[in-house]
Amino acid sequence: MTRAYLGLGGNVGNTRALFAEAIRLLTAGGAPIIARSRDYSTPPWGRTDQPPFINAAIEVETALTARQLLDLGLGTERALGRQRLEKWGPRSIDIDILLYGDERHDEPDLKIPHPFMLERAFVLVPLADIVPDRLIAGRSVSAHAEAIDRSGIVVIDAGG
Ligand code: GSY
Repeated sequence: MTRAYLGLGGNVGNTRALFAEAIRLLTAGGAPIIARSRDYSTPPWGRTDQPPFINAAIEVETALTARQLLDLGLGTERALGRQRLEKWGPRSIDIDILLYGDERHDEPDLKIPHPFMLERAFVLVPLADIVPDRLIAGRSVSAHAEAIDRSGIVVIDAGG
């Protein structure tokens, strides 16, 4: 069994309901959830002329390979109505593999650790909720999250 960490994000529709449904589908597909971050409202990255995103991170435990987990994530996005339209544009839900055990993958469609995770506060801040002490590039996730510009990122409380 492998522990993997996934980033969830979206800014179209009822994102938090889509996160709940995504977690249900991932669990049913063989990647049950072990831990979940808080939900964060985050300023849009890439294209700024779009609504804020909601981001979260989850830990799953799975017997799926990294590629099978990628396929499960893509299938889950599709089941939830995700259409791949504009690069960096608005989207209902994105499910990205951030880490898969200690494995490294460098294929066109499967890069692990996620190549941009250390540059994006919307990934690091939620990830630090669930795996603060994990070392990446010689530094803990929480140290990366504290060092990055996290302006505009706020926790969404349980009431939404
Ligand atoms: O890469 C994931 C999709 N995405 C996001 C996101 O999840 N959060 C924020 N804040 N900005 C984003 N821009 C894109 S594209």
